[in-house]
Amino acid sequence: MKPSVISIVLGGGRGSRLFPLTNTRSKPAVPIAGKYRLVDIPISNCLNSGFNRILVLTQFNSASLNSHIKNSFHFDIFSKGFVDILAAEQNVENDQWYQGTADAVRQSMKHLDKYEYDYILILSGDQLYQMDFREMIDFHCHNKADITIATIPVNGQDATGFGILKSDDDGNITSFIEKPNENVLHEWKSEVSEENKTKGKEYLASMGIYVFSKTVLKTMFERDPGDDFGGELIPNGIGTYKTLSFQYEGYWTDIGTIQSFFEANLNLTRNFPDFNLFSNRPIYTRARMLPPSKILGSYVSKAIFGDGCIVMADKIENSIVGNRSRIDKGSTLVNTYMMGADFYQDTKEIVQNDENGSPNVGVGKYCYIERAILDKNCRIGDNARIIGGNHLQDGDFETHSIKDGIVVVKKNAVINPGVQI
Ligand code: ADQ
Ligand code: ADP
Repeated sequence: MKPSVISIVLGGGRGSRLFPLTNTRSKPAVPIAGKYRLVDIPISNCLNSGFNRILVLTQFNSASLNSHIKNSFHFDIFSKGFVDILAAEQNVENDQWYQGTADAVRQSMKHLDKYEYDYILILSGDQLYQMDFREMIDFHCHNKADITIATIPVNGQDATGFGILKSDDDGNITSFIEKPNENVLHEWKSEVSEENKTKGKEYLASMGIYVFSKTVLKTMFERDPGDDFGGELIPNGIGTYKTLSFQYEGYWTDIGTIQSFFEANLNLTRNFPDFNLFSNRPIYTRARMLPPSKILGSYVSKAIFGDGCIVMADKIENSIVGNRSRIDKGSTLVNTYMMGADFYQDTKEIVQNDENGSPNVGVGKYCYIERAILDKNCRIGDNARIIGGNHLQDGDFETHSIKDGIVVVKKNAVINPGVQI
Protein backbone atom coordinates (compact mmCIF):
# COMPACT_ATOMS: atom_id res chain seq x y z
CA MET A 1 0.00 0.00 0.00
CA LYS A 2 1.24 3.50 -0.82
CA PRO A 3 2.26 5.37 2.35
CA SER A 4 0.01 8.27 3.18
CA VAL A 5 2.11 11.43 3.26
CA ILE A 6 1.57 15.16 3.74
CA SER A 7 4.44 17.43 2.77
CA ILE A 8 5.24 20.69 4.46
CA VAL A 9 7.50 23.24 2.80
CA LEU A 10 9.11 25.64 5.28
CA GLY A 11 8.75 28.70 3.16
CA GLY A 12 10.89 30.99 5.22
CA GLY A 13 11.32 33.05 8.31
CA ARG A 14 11.97 36.73 7.83
CA GLY A 15 14.11 35.92 4.79
CA SER A 16 16.60 38.55 5.94
CA ARG A 17 19.57 36.73 4.42
CA LEU A 18 18.02 37.16 0.98
CA PHE A 19 17.31 40.87 1.44
CA PRO A 20 16.65 42.91 -0.75
CA LEU A 21 15.07 40.15 -2.86
CA THR A 22 12.69 39.50 0.05
CA ASN A 23 11.95 43.17 0.64
CA THR A 24 8.52 43.11 -0.96
CA ARG A 25 7.88 39.43 -1.49
CA SER A 26 7.91 36.32 0.66
CA LYS A 27 10.92 34.07 0.26
CA PRO A 28 9.10 31.26 -1.60
CA ALA A 29 8.18 33.78 -4.31
CA VAL A 30 11.79 34.79 -5.09
CA PRO A 31 12.40 34.14 -8.82
CA ILE A 32 15.11 31.64 -9.83
CA ALA A 33 16.57 30.28 -13.07
CA GLY A 34 14.82 32.80 -15.32
CA LYS A 35 11.26 31.52 -15.02
CA TYR A 36 10.69 29.72 -11.72
CA ARG A 37 10.17 30.66 -8.08
CA LEU A 38 12.07 29.16 -5.12
CA VAL A 39 8.99 27.31 -3.96
CA ASP A 40 8.73 25.45 -7.29
CA ILE A 41 11.77 23.33 -6.35
CA PRO A 42 10.44 21.52 -3.24
CA ILE A 43 6.92 21.38 -4.71
CA SER A 44 8.20 19.80 -7.93
CA ASN A 45 10.30 17.30 -5.98
CA CYS A 46 7.13 16.29 -4.09
CA LEU A 47 5.02 16.02 -7.24
CA ASN A 48 7.73 14.07 -9.08
CA SER A 49 7.85 11.70 -6.09
CA GLY A 50 4.10 11.14 -6.27
CA PHE A 51 3.19 13.19 -3.18
CA ASN A 52 0.61 15.79 -4.09
CA ARG A 53 -0.69 17.06 -0.75
CA ILE A 54 1.52 20.01 0.05
CA LEU A 55 1.39 22.92 2.50
CA VAL A 56 3.70 25.89 2.17
CA LEU A 57 4.35 27.72 5.46
CA THR A 58 5.37 31.33 5.15
CA GLN A 59 5.50 34.49 7.20
CA PHE A 60 3.87 36.70 4.62
CA ASN A 61 0.95 35.70 2.53
CA SER A 62 1.87 38.05 -0.26
CA ALA A 63 -0.49 38.37 -3.16
CA SER A 64 2.24 37.30 -5.58
CA LEU A 65 2.87 33.99 -3.79
CA ASN A 66 -0.84 33.28 -3.69
CA SER A 67 -1.36 34.01 -7.34
CA HIS A 68 1.71 32.01 -8.31
CA ILE A 69 0.51 28.92 -6.41
CA LYS A 70 -3.08 29.27 -7.64
CA ASN A 71 -2.01 29.74 -11.25
CA SER A 72 0.65 27.05 -11.27
CA PHE A 73 -0.63 23.98 -9.51
CA HIS A 74 -3.90 22.51 -10.69
CA PHE A 75 -5.14 19.09 -9.76
CA ASP A 76 -7.99 17.15 -11.22
CA ILE A 77 -10.89 16.61 -8.86
CA PHE A 78 -10.15 12.90 -8.43
CA SER A 79 -6.53 13.23 -7.32
CA LYS A 80 -7.28 14.96 -3.97
CA GLY A 81 -4.04 16.86 -4.44
CA PHE A 82 -3.46 20.43 -3.27
CA VAL A 83 -0.79 23.03 -2.72
CA ASP A 84 -1.96 25.43 0.00
CA ILE A 85 -0.26 28.32 1.69
CA LEU A 86 -0.40 28.67 5.46
CA ALA A 87 0.80 32.08 6.58
CA ALA A 88 1.70 32.75 10.21
CA GLU A 89 -1.56 33.94 11.69
CA GLN A 90 -2.34 35.90 14.79
CA ASN A 91 -5.17 34.55 16.89
CA VAL A 92 -6.48 34.87 20.44
CA GLU A 93 -3.93 32.43 21.85
CA ASN A 94 -1.01 33.62 19.84
CA ASP A 95 -0.02 37.03 18.57
CA GLN A 96 3.38 36.14 17.22
CA TRP A 97 4.96 34.98 14.01
CA TYR A 98 6.35 31.48 13.67
CA GLN A 99 9.24 31.43 16.11
CA GLY A 100 11.21 28.82 14.20
CA THR A 101 10.84 25.75 12.01
CA ALA A 102 9.28 23.48 14.66
CA ASP A 103 7.00 26.26 15.87
CA ALA A 104 5.81 26.82 12.30
CA VAL A 105 4.88 23.14 11.95
CA ARG A 106 3.43 23.00 15.47
CA GLN A 107 1.11 25.91 14.72
CA SER A 108 0.05 24.26 11.48
CA MET A 109 -0.83 20.87 12.96
CA LYS A 110 -4.43 21.93 13.55
CA HIS A 111 -4.85 22.46 9.81
CA LEU A 112 -3.55 18.97 9.13
CA ASP A 113 -6.11 17.26 11.34
CA LYS A 114 -8.70 17.35 8.59
CA TYR A 115 -6.56 15.07 6.43
CA GLU A 116 -5.73 11.41 6.76
CA TYR A 117 -2.00 10.74 6.78
CA ASP A 118 0.63 8.65 8.53
CA TYR A 119 3.82 10.52 7.67
CA ILE A 120 4.86 14.14 7.46
CA LEU A 121 7.63 15.10 5.08
CA ILE A 122 9.22 18.39 6.11
CA LEU A 123 11.22 20.32 3.53
CA SER A 124 13.22 23.51 3.39
CA GLY A 125 12.12 26.17 0.96
CA ASP A 126 15.56 27.39 0.02
CA GLN A 127 17.47 24.48 -1.44
CA LEU A 128 18.27 23.42 -4.99
CA TYR A 129 18.23 19.65 -5.60
CA GLN A 130 16.31 16.87 -7.30
CA MET A 131 15.44 14.03 -4.97
CA ASP A 132 12.99 11.17 -5.07
CA PHE A 133 11.30 11.39 -1.69
CA ARG A 134 9.58 8.07 -2.28
CA GLU A 135 12.91 6.34 -1.60
CA MET A 136 13.25 8.21 1.67
CA ILE A 137 9.70 7.41 2.76
CA ASP A 138 10.16 3.73 1.80
CA PHE A 139 13.39 3.67 3.82
CA HIS A 140 11.56 5.22 6.79
CA CYS A 141 8.69 2.69 6.60
CA HIS A 142 10.87 -0.34 5.91
CA ASN A 143 13.10 0.39 8.90
CA LYS A 144 10.17 1.33 11.14
CA ALA A 145 11.82 4.63 12.00
CA ASP A 146 10.23 7.37 14.09
CA ILE A 147 12.23 10.10 12.38
CA THR A 148 14.37 9.95 9.23
CA ILE A 149 16.76 12.76 8.36
CA ALA A 150 18.20 13.17 4.87
CA THR A 151 21.96 13.61 5.20
CA ILE A 152 24.87 14.50 2.95
CA PRO A 153 28.65 14.39 3.46
CA VAL A 154 30.22 17.86 3.65
CA ASN A 155 33.70 19.27 4.29
CA GLY A 156 34.88 20.97 7.46
CA GLN A 157 34.45 24.47 6.07
CA ASP A 158 30.76 23.91 5.32
CA ALA A 159 30.09 21.77 8.40
CA THR A 160 29.80 24.74 10.78
CA GLY A 161 26.72 25.96 8.88
CA PHE A 162 24.74 22.75 9.22
CA GLY A 163 23.33 20.30 11.71
CA ILE A 164 26.06 17.63 12.00
CA LEU A 165 25.41 14.10 13.17
CA LYS A 166 26.99 10.75 13.90
CA SER A 167 25.38 7.46 13.11
CA ASP A 168 26.13 3.79 13.84
CA ASP A 169 26.55 1.01 11.24
CA ASP A 170 22.77 0.57 10.95
CA GLY A 171 22.22 4.25 10.16
CA ASN A 172 20.85 5.06 13.64
CA ILE A 173 21.72 8.63 14.50
CA THR A 174 23.51 8.56 17.86
CA SER A 175 24.26 12.24 18.30
CA PHE A 176 23.43 15.56 16.64
CA ILE A 177 24.75 19.08 17.02
CA GLU A 178 23.30 22.15 15.29
CA LYS A 179 25.93 24.31 13.58
CA PRO A 180 28.96 23.22 15.63
CA ASN A 181 31.64 25.68 16.56
CA GLU A 182 34.93 25.32 14.67
CA ASN A 183 36.84 24.34 17.81
CA VAL A 184 34.66 21.28 18.51
CA LEU A 185 34.33 20.24 14.89
CA HIS A 186 37.09 17.60 15.00
CA GLU A 187 34.97 15.59 17.45
CA TRP A 188 32.19 15.31 14.88
CA LYS A 189 33.86 13.40 12.05
CA SER A 190 31.73 10.55 10.72
CA GLU A 191 32.33 7.23 8.99
CA VAL A 192 32.00 8.19 5.33
CA SER A 193 32.97 6.38 2.11
CA GLU A 194 36.60 6.41 0.90
CA GLU A 195 35.52 8.60 -2.02
CA ASN A 196 34.05 11.22 0.30
CA LYS A 197 37.09 11.00 2.56
CA THR A 198 39.41 11.83 -0.35
CA LYS A 199 37.21 14.82 -1.16
CA GLY A 200 37.57 15.95 2.47
CA LYS A 201 33.84 15.41 3.10
CA GLU A 202 34.15 13.79 6.50
CA TYR A 203 31.12 15.25 8.20
CA LEU A 204 27.56 14.07 7.83
CA ALA A 205 25.21 17.06 7.57
CA SER A 206 21.47 17.20 7.97
CA MET A 207 19.84 18.50 4.79
CA GLY A 208 16.95 19.89 6.87
CA ILE A 209 14.66 17.33 5.18
CA TYR A 210 12.79 15.20 7.69
CA VAL A 211 10.22 12.42 7.71
CA PHE A 212 8.24 12.06 10.93
CA SER A 213 5.68 9.41 11.75
CA LYS A 214 2.59 11.41 12.66
CA THR A 215 2.13 10.11 16.21
CA VAL A 216 5.81 10.66 16.99
CA LEU A 217 5.71 14.27 15.87
CA LYS A 218 2.57 14.94 17.91
CA THR A 219 4.20 13.42 21.01
CA MET A 220 7.38 15.44 20.46
CA PHE A 221 5.37 18.66 20.22
CA GLU A 222 3.61 17.82 23.48
CA ARG A 223 6.83 17.06 25.33
CA ASP A 224 9.29 19.55 23.86
CA PRO A 225 8.40 23.25 23.75
CA GLY A 226 11.41 23.98 21.48
CA ASP A 227 10.95 26.25 18.46
CA ASP A 228 13.47 24.69 16.07
CA PHE A 229 13.95 21.21 14.70
CA GLY A 230 17.73 21.47 14.23
CA GLY A 231 18.44 23.38 17.45
CA GLU A 232 16.07 21.60 19.80
CA LEU A 233 13.57 18.89 18.84
CA ILE A 234 15.91 16.66 16.83
CA PRO A 235 18.93 16.67 19.21
CA ASN A 236 16.62 16.39 22.25
CA GLY A 237 14.79 13.43 20.72
CA ILE A 238 17.83 11.28 19.99
CA GLY A 239 17.86 8.30 22.35
CA THR A 240 14.09 8.49 22.78
CA TYR A 241 12.98 8.12 19.17
CA LYS A 242 14.41 5.86 16.49
CA THR A 243 16.13 8.47 14.32
CA LEU A 244 17.73 7.29 11.09
CA SER A 245 20.08 8.86 8.56
CA PHE A 246 19.09 8.57 4.90
CA GLN A 247 22.26 9.39 3.05
CA TYR A 248 22.01 11.27 -0.21
CA GLU A 249 24.87 11.60 -2.70
CA GLY A 250 23.42 13.80 -5.46
CA TYR A 251 23.70 17.57 -5.97
CA TRP A 252 22.17 19.59 -3.19
CA THR A 253 22.79 23.18 -2.22
CA ASP A 254 21.38 25.68 0.19
CA ILE A 255 20.25 28.88 -1.58
CA GLY A 256 19.32 30.90 1.48
CA THR A 257 21.95 33.63 1.09
CA ILE A 258 22.57 36.11 -1.73
CA GLN A 259 25.93 34.50 -2.48
CA SER A 260 24.69 30.90 -2.60
CA PHE A 261 21.57 31.97 -4.50
CA PHE A 262 23.70 33.82 -7.05
CA GLU A 263 26.18 30.97 -7.48
CA ALA A 264 23.48 28.29 -7.77
CA ASN A 265 21.77 30.32 -10.48
CA LEU A 266 24.94 30.97 -12.47
CA ASN A 267 25.94 27.31 -12.09
CA LEU A 268 22.95 26.49 -14.30
CA THR A 269 24.66 28.18 -17.25
CA ARG A 270 27.58 25.73 -17.30
CA ASN A 271 27.95 23.08 -20.04
CA PHE A 272 27.11 20.38 -17.54
CA PRO A 273 25.48 22.04 -14.56
CA ASP A 274 25.10 20.20 -11.26
CA PHE A 275 21.36 20.77 -11.34
CA ASN A 276 19.69 19.52 -14.49
CA LEU A 277 16.70 21.57 -15.65
CA PHE A 278 16.50 19.46 -18.80
CA SER A 279 15.24 16.32 -17.15
CA ASN A 280 12.25 14.03 -17.13
CA ARG A 281 11.57 15.18 -13.59
CA PRO A 282 10.44 18.70 -14.54
CA ILE A 283 10.34 21.78 -12.37
CA TYR A 284 6.72 22.82 -12.47
CA THR A 285 5.86 26.49 -12.57
CA ARG A 286 3.29 28.88 -13.90
CA ALA A 287 2.52 28.31 -17.58
CA ARG A 288 2.62 31.80 -19.02
CA MET A 289 1.39 32.55 -22.51
CA LEU A 290 4.56 34.35 -23.54
CA PRO A 291 6.14 34.53 -26.98
CA PRO A 292 9.52 32.87 -27.59
CA SER A 293 12.60 34.99 -26.91
CA LYS A 294 14.13 37.01 -29.72
CA ILE A 295 17.88 37.62 -29.98
CA LEU A 296 19.13 40.21 -32.45
CA GLY A 297 22.80 40.10 -33.34
CA SER A 298 24.19 39.38 -29.86
CA TYR A 299 27.20 37.22 -29.00
CA VAL A 300 25.76 34.72 -26.55
CA SER A 301 27.66 32.09 -24.61
CA LYS A 302 26.55 30.03 -21.62
CA ALA A 303 23.30 31.89 -21.17
CA ILE A 304 19.81 30.84 -20.24
CA PHE A 305 16.84 32.84 -21.49
CA GLY A 306 13.34 32.87 -20.09
CA ASP A 307 10.36 33.44 -22.36
CA GLY A 308 9.33 36.62 -24.10
CA CYS A 309 12.71 38.42 -24.07
CA ILE A 310 13.95 40.90 -26.65
CA VAL A 311 17.73 41.03 -26.65
CA MET A 312 19.79 43.34 -28.83
CA ALA A 313 22.84 43.29 -26.56
CA ASP A 314 26.42 43.09 -27.74
CA LYS A 315 27.28 40.21 -25.47
CA ILE A 316 25.60 37.94 -22.90
CA GLU A 317 27.94 35.56 -21.11
CA ASN A 318 27.48 33.24 -18.10
CA SER A 319 24.17 34.87 -17.40
CA ILE A 320 20.51 34.16 -16.86
CA VAL A 321 18.02 36.44 -18.57
CA GLY A 322 14.53 36.08 -17.09
CA ASN A 323 11.06 36.32 -18.62
CA ARG A 324 10.16 39.51 -20.54
CA SER A 325 13.70 40.95 -20.29
CA ARG A 326 14.63 43.67 -22.74
CA ILE A 327 18.29 44.45 -23.30
CA ASP A 328 19.12 47.23 -25.71
CA LYS A 329 21.94 47.49 -28.21
CA GLY A 330 25.61 47.72 -27.32
CA SER A 331 25.12 46.36 -23.78
CA THR A 332 27.04 43.55 -22.09
CA LEU A 333 25.96 41.19 -19.32
CA VAL A 334 28.58 38.95 -17.72
CA ASN A 335 28.00 36.70 -14.68
CA THR A 336 24.64 38.30 -14.11
CA TYR A 337 21.19 37.12 -13.16
CA MET A 338 18.58 39.43 -14.69
CA MET A 339 15.17 38.42 -13.37
CA GLY A 340 13.14 40.10 -16.10
CA ALA A 341 9.86 41.93 -15.88
CA ASP A 342 6.24 41.34 -14.86
CA PHE A 343 4.83 43.25 -17.80
CA TYR A 344 5.63 44.80 -21.18
CA GLN A 345 5.69 48.55 -21.66
CA ASP A 346 3.82 49.64 -24.72
CA THR A 347 5.86 50.80 -27.70
CA LYS A 348 4.64 54.40 -27.48
CA GLU A 349 5.84 54.65 -23.89
CA ILE A 350 9.22 53.20 -24.82
CA VAL A 351 9.71 55.73 -27.63
CA GLN A 352 8.61 58.60 -25.41
CA ASN A 353 11.02 57.58 -22.64
CA ASP A 354 13.83 57.30 -25.20
CA GLU A 355 13.10 60.85 -26.33
CA ASN A 356 13.09 62.17 -22.75
CA GLY A 357 16.14 60.18 -21.69
CA SER A 358 14.11 58.25 -19.06
CA PRO A 359 15.18 54.64 -18.62
CA ASN A 360 12.80 51.96 -19.86
CA VAL A 361 12.19 48.64 -18.11
CA GLY A 362 15.20 46.41 -18.74
CA VAL A 363 18.76 47.31 -19.66
CA GLY A 364 19.35 50.38 -21.85
CA LYS A 365 22.00 51.01 -24.50
CA TYR A 366 25.76 50.56 -24.04
CA CYS A 367 25.56 49.35 -20.44
CA TYR A 368 28.11 47.05 -18.85
CA ILE A 369 26.86 44.75 -16.09
CA GLU A 370 28.94 42.17 -14.30
CA ARG A 371 28.48 40.11 -11.12
CA ALA A 372 25.02 41.46 -10.44
CA ILE A 373 21.44 40.44 -9.78
CA LEU A 374 18.85 42.69 -11.42
CA ASP A 375 15.52 42.22 -9.68
CA LYS A 376 12.29 42.44 -11.64
CA ASN A 377 11.10 45.53 -13.47
CA CYS A 378 14.26 47.52 -12.84
CA ARG A 379 15.27 50.17 -15.33
CA ILE A 380 18.94 50.52 -16.15
CA GLY A 381 19.62 53.77 -18.02
CA ASP A 382 21.91 54.03 -21.05
CA ASN A 383 25.68 53.85 -20.46
CA ALA A 384 25.29 52.63 -16.85
CA ARG A 385 28.11 50.48 -15.48
CA ILE A 386 27.38 48.04 -12.68
CA ILE A 387 30.40 46.00 -11.76
CA GLY A 388 30.34 43.79 -8.71
CA GLY A 389 33.45 42.30 -7.12
CA ASN A 390 35.46 42.15 -3.95
CA HIS A 391 36.48 45.80 -4.33
CA LEU A 392 32.95 46.77 -3.23
CA GLN A 393 31.96 47.02 0.41
CA ASP A 394 28.68 45.55 1.60
CA GLY A 395 25.96 48.13 2.00
CA ASP A 396 22.37 49.05 1.35
CA PHE A 397 21.47 52.00 -0.86
CA GLU A 398 18.28 53.41 -2.35
CA THR A 399 18.48 51.57 -5.66
CA HIS A 400 20.67 48.60 -4.78
CA SER A 401 22.42 46.57 -2.12
CA ILE A 402 25.87 45.03 -2.16
CA LYS A 403 26.42 41.66 -0.52
CA ASP A 404 29.62 39.63 -0.80
CA GLY A 405 30.65 41.72 -3.80
CA ILE A 406 27.39 41.01 -5.63
CA VAL A 407 25.38 44.08 -6.65
CA VAL A 408 21.65 43.48 -6.23
CA VAL A 409 19.57 46.11 -8.03
CA LYS A 410 16.22 46.33 -6.26
CA LYS A 411 12.85 45.52 -7.76
CA ASN A 412 11.42 48.48 -9.74
CA ALA A 413 14.63 50.50 -9.15
CA VAL A 414 15.70 53.13 -11.65
CA ILE A 415 19.43 53.43 -12.32
CA ASN A 416 19.95 56.71 -14.14
CA PRO A 417 21.87 56.93 -17.42
CA GLY A 418 25.64 56.94 -16.97
CA VAL A 419 25.56 55.86 -13.30
CA GLN A 420 28.53 53.78 -12.15
CA ILE A 421 28.33 51.27 -9.31
P1 ADQ B 1 18.98 26.39 8.51
O1 ADQ B 1 18.74 26.37 7.05
O2 ADQ B 1 19.95 27.38 9.05
O3 ADQ B 1 19.36 24.92 9.07
P2 ADQ B 1 16.52 27.51 9.30
O4 ADQ B 1 17.00 28.89 9.10
O5 ADQ B 1 15.77 27.19 10.53
O6 ADQ B 1 17.64 26.49 9.31
O7 ADQ B 1 15.68 27.15 7.99
C1 ADQ B 1 15.17 25.91 7.56
C2 ADQ B 1 14.06 26.21 6.55
O8 ADQ B 1 12.93 26.67 7.25
C3 ADQ B 1 14.38 27.31 5.55
O9 ADQ B 1 13.72 27.02 4.34
C4 ADQ B 1 13.79 28.54 6.19
O10 ADQ B 1 13.47 29.51 5.24
C5 ADQ B 1 12.57 27.96 6.83
N1 ADQ B 1 12.16 28.68 8.03
C6 ADQ B 1 12.94 29.15 9.02
N2 ADQ B 1 12.23 29.74 9.98
C7 ADQ B 1 10.94 29.64 9.59
C8 ADQ B 1 9.71 30.09 10.14
N3 ADQ B 1 9.69 30.75 11.29
N4 ADQ B 1 8.57 29.85 9.44
C9 ADQ B 1 8.60 29.19 8.27
N5 ADQ B 1 9.71 28.75 7.70
C10 ADQ B 1 10.87 28.96 8.34
C11 ADQ B 1 18.49 23.81 8.83
C12 ADQ B 1 18.70 22.76 9.91
C13 ADQ B 1 20.15 22.25 9.87
C14 ADQ B 1 20.41 21.72 8.46
C15 ADQ B 1 20.14 22.82 7.44
C16 ADQ B 1 20.30 22.32 6.03
O11 ADQ B 1 18.42 23.32 11.18
O12 ADQ B 1 20.33 21.23 10.81
O13 ADQ B 1 21.76 21.29 8.38
O14 ADQ B 1 18.80 23.27 7.57
O15 ADQ B 1 20.13 23.40 5.14
P1 ADP C 1 7.03 39.33 -7.48
O1 ADP C 1 6.57 38.00 -7.02
O2 ADP C 1 8.24 39.22 -8.36
O3 ADP C 1 7.22 40.28 -6.36
P2 ADP C 1 4.62 40.81 -8.24
O4 ADP C 1 3.77 40.39 -7.13
O5 ADP C 1 5.05 42.24 -8.25
O6 ADP C 1 5.90 39.89 -8.45
O7 ADP C 1 3.92 40.55 -9.64
C1 ADP C 1 3.17 39.46 -9.93
C2 ADP C 1 2.28 39.76 -11.13
O8 ADP C 1 1.77 41.10 -11.05
C3 ADP C 1 2.97 39.74 -12.46
O9 ADP C 1 2.96 38.46 -13.06
C4 ADP C 1 2.21 40.74 -13.29
O10 ADP C 1 1.13 40.12 -13.95
C5 ADP C 1 1.66 41.71 -12.30
N1 ADP C 1 2.34 43.03 -12.32
C6 ADP C 1 3.29 43.45 -11.45
N2 ADP C 1 3.66 44.71 -11.71
C7 ADP C 1 2.95 45.15 -12.77
C8 ADP C 1 2.87 46.37 -13.52
N3 ADP C 1 3.61 47.43 -13.22
N4 ADP C 1 2.01 46.43 -14.57
C9 ADP C 1 1.26 45.37 -14.88
N5 ADP C 1 1.27 44.19 -14.20
C10 ADP C 1 2.11 44.06 -13.18
